[in-house]
Amino acid sequence: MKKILLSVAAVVAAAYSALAVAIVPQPQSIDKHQNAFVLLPSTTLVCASEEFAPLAAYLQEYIPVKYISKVAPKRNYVALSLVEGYDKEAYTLSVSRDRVEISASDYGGAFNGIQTLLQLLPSEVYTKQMSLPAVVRGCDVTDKPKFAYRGFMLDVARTFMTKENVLRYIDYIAYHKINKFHWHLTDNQGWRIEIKSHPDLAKKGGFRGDGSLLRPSLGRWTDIYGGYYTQEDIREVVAYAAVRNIEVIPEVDLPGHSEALLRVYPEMLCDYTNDELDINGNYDNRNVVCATKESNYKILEEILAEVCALFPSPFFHIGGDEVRMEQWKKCPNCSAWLKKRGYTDGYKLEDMFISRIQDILAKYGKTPAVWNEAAFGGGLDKSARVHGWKSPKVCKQVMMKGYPTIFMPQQFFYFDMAQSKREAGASWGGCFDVRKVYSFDFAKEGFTPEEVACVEGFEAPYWSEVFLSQGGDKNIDFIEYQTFPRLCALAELGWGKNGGNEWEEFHKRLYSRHYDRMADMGLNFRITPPTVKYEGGKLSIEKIDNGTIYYRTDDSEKIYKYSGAIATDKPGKYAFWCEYRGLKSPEVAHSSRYKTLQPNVKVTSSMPEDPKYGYDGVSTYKKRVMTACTCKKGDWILFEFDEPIVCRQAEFYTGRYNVPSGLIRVGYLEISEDGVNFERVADLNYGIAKVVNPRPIKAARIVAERDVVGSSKVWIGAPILYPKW
Ligand code: TNX
Repeated sequence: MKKILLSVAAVVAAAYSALAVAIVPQPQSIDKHQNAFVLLPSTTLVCASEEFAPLAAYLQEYIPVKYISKVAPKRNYVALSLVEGYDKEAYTLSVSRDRVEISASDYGGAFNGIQTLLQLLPSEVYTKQMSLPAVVRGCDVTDKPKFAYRGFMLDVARTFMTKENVLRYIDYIAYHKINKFHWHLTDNQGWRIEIKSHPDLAKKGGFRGDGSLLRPSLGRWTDIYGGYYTQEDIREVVAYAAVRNIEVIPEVDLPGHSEALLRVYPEMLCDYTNDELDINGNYDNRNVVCATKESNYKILEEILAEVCALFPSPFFHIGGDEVRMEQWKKCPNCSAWLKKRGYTDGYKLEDMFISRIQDILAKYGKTPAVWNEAAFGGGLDKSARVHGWKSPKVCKQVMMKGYPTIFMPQQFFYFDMAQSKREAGASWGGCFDVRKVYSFDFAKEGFTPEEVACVEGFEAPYWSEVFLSQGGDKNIDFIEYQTFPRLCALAELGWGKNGGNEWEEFHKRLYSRHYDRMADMGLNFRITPPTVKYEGGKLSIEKIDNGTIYYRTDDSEKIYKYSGAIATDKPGKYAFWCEYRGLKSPEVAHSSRYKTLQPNVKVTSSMPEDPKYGYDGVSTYKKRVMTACTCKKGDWILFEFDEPIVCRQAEFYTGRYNVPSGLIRVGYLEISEDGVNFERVADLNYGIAKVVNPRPIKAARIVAERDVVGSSKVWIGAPILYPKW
């Protein structure tokens, strides 16, 4: 007995020195005491309320106490108490020597209290294998969220994600008190939900690649790939999320972004012959549902009714973004509809379409949510929830029109964007890391406090076009890397930034405590790279996060631990990174590492050039150029230099940067020293070929080994040539 007491005392002492209370998102108020609760195998979990019973079971997965009781013993218990008088999702958490008590008036409040409790425990709790005794710092927490909607969106249409991976994601976001999961289930590139009355939608629309009905767009087309969720799967996800206080909001993206639906049901297209078929393969690339065909509303009702029945959420996201209006304008019936009413603006027709869908949804008890474009026509019903993605300004505009508005401007919250210039990810919405997400500030964006009070909440999407070229569902690490810790900042914003507005304070909470939690959750989150300074012939490196700095040079495969400034006259030779618990930050280096040669270059090809993006453009080293057609097996692109180029690395690009499209999927790179005899040196990887320490290059040639179907043009980039040291 004495021994146990001693070890408990030791644990308590250790806990006091090590445990700064650093909760993410920061609670509204937290009073620390000079005592602690010690969780033991004999601790009882007390839960008298039926409503909270799933929470007791949930908590038991993390804290290995065996007993659940409806009545509290004298001491040594953790209680979940249903008490009147708390606001929605609000809770108090009280930790004293005798007990831990979480009190709330609703399920969400108690769930939020549990998340705070987990964060007061050693981070090991997230492995579900925490050893006891474990110490909880004595404190009183009073807390509630500022915003009712704290969301995350996952695009499973561009890249399918298995049900298991979706469930894992739900855990990750729940740990951060995110309470909405917006599930982007359909898009041009895939239909991911079983519809029993229209089984082909998922069976055919859920797959793309060679010979399938869908255009094999976004990068991979050497085989058929994709997937969908059965209705059983969907129910499982919804139930799993509900236990974790997460409402799942389905999205069926209409009337644009509907290529998958329209390949399965071409009769839903507008009545005109498409004269812009995707060359090679004759894929019809139209993606807008005809708004004036009465029969379409019948099919849509059959589909939507099934989806409505699967999701208890009162909201149903019906898309409304990026409708390619020219398709309606070419349609005799849609254009006549506009003309008859004296409209030229396609958004007026979108208003009509959305209001028809709204009527359908109303029959099934649902309110529509839409992307901001659907609010542009002026006719959208005021009950519709609008997801503002274009910019903070557009968010404000729709909010001022009276729509409940979710803030998700791309410049702050699109987690598919790369986090720095040389990392993978999209770039059209900017390039930013967690610090920028955290910096979102209503006042800076011109909002008054009264206006802020009307904001419903925040959401961050992960759009998955880029995911595919990073390995897709087999490399779930990539989405995690893109999402965390950026999502921590989103959670903080949604909760109300109770830590104030200080980046340093929030950042410290992250690296001092929360990184350990995320590591134990099993998340592959991004470590911030160190900074590099070169002064007086010395390279000095400073870390930003916790961790150890390593480096390598171009001379060998060896990895070194950084232990002080490095004297060198070739600073660019060194690449540094920071490692923490097995995770690696992106590499950083002195700017001279990225200097490139830009010799005169001439591009020719077996494929004709696009008149607007002619091959000449390559020689500016600023523009990408484009072919006028897709490529066939044997097609080539030739780069010729005036003199043989001596370099330490050469890279040749096809495709749109980052997004895997418009590229030569299967092919290789040949180089030639004399411009006559070529040697094959590398295969294309998602359109890109690299060669290290090549012979002098007089000419380089990319050769396609398969016909490209799936994109109608090939993009060509300027070669990237790194000089010898
Ligand atoms: C824009 S945001 C889209 C998506 C893309 C995303 C890529 C929105 C409503 N539409 O279809 O996936 O950009 O970042």
